[in-house]
Amino acid sequence: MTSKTSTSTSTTPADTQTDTHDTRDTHTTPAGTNIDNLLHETRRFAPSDEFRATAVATEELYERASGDRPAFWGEQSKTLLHWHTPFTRTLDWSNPPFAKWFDDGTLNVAYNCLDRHVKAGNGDRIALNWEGEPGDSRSFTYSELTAEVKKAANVLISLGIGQGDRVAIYLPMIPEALISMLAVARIGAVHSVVFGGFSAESLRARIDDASAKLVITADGGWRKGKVSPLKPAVDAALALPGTNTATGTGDTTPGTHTVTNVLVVKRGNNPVDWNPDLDLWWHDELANANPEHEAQPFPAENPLFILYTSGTTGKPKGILHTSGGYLTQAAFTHKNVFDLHPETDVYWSTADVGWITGHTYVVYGPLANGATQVIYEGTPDVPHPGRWWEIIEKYKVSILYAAPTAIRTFMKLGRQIPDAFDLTSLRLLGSVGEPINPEAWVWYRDVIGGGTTPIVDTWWQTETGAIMISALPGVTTLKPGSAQVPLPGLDIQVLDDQGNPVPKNSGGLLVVAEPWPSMLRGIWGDPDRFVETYYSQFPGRYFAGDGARLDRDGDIWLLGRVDDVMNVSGHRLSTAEIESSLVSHPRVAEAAVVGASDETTGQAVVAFVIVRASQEGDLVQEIDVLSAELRVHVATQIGAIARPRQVFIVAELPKTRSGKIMRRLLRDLAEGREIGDTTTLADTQVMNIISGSIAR
Ligand code: 6R9
Repeated sequence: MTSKTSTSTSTTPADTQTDTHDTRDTHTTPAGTNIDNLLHETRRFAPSDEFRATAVATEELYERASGDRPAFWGEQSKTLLHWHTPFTRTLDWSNPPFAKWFDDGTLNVAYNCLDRHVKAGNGDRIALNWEGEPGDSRSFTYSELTAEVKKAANVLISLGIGQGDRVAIYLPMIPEALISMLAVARIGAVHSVVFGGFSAESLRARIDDASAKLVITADGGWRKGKVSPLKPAVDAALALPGTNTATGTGDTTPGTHTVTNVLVVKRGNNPVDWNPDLDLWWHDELANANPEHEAQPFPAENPLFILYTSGTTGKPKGILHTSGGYLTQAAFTHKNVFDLHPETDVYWSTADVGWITGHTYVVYGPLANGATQVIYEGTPDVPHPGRWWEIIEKYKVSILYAAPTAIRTFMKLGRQIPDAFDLTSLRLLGSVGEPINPEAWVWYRDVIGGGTTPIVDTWWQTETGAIMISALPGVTTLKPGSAQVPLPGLDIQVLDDQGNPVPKNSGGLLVVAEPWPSMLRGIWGDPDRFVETYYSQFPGRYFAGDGARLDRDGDIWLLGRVDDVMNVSGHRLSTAEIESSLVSHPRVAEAAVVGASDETTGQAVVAFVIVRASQEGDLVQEIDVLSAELRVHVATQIGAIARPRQVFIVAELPKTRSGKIMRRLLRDLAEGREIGDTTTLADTQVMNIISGSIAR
């Protein structure tokens, strides 16, 4: 039972410093039109004296970073990492946009995440507390994790994997996922983690694009109360005709591929087909492996991983990250943004390793910093809807990093579920993946954080490798709904269409104006697409594809992907603003809006909303009343221009496994088109459910 006192979402927490100014200001969109700004959020949360007293990050970081940025990163890198050969150069930007960081230094990424903590006397510290969905659990100290990774590295070598070779990892959230990634890194090879939920076709396309030599998978993993098979998808993927035309073999004969072995972890105990020419059991190979393995140094720019991210058009992009710069920014951000005290904190990022958040904030950042962390295999509602809170209580989690979509789902279910658990160990909360609307932010702090924890809303991307925009807890006075400030050492700007910085109180396009250590080094096998996608809009500067707005203080508010921006009668409206308005209505738990073509206005706003559980009652009769009420609500908050043409009350929204709403599919629905490609949805049935609820 919780002993924490929580304030309700409608009252202002005691330590709030409410800004008395009316911040309802006008913002100029990139198109130059003016709309009333919705984000007139005035609640402010200054760091408490107690938090400030022990905070890792201080104001001084900004000062130190304000001069020579590459020199600042060089200093951080030397402090945070072990370099086998120290670098003498920081940034080489002689061939933009292809950056090199610390490129005459050598290091071993896995050594930095494992052996050095053992050598420093922290071998007995827990690295990993793993919780399986059915309730089984395993823990690894830093010594134990190092020993496993050494054996796995020797297995990879025995299978002919060496520096630069690509290894596809298609695993559930089990310790072997982390062990595999670290073993690949340890021998200087390159991993490509593919979400366990992706289809055989998606897996095959990724295997082919990277010409992977080895696939590491499991028989199956636990999801939603049952074993979800994985190995059959690998078998099916390898039996498909190849997709490789640009790189690799170029051979498209069915069953012809670059894979020489499939290493299979036993997890689900489900029956699997066995191909003796390719397949090997992980446990057999590890049992026979040499336990000794000395980590060799590799150049700072040695490729570390490829991670595929879907573009709006065309095939997924294989985002390439390298070693020294990536690990520097992963460690720096994990330590400073999450206020990590590795001796005492228990950190939990709920992200799957198939997402960039799982790479940087489950594997590399926390382990480079010697943190103790929790990972969980399954879904948040199995076997009961309080599962996450039970895990926090069990392991006394102090830092929680989750996505707004999860927070809104918990809001929808009601606070009585988390209230039944002791969450008093939590002292910091993080958010990632989407804009977090102020209502969800305040609920997160009040209900999960006991009304006291700072929340860091962290903006970044697969491409940026690590957090770029975030408050620093202990320094920044927090504003619900805003990611706020670029981290020290970064030059982030909001530009108009012509490439000029916009003034405060205006909106534009989010750009990173200078190279940063964990930036992508390219798109695997396609340098032209790299330049074209990110560096053609504003040459020399990285275009993130997101719209953003500067408020009166110069703080940054993210407005969603510019591809999702709607144009209604010549006014550009952001999805984030209208969705945030809908969610601020007491009956709405989640909302997604899209622009659908409209004869009169060019595009019209169409909204899809999920209502809160406690309010569902005799909803069917009320749907029309509620839709009308929500249309008025948006018109009142933002302006008539943003009033949705239609509001559909739905049971689900289509989301990727990292929780992002796939608005493209909703647009298909709103415009009465056939639904497009749904292969990256977390739940492929969801579009049928939504079509069903619209037809009601
Ligand atoms: C880490 C991650 C990147 C896109 C990004 C933006 C959105 C992520 C956000 C956010 C507003 C935040 N995004 N964090 N929007 N506030 N705190 O999510 O990487 O999966 O590559 O997605 O996610 O639109 O451009 P990735």
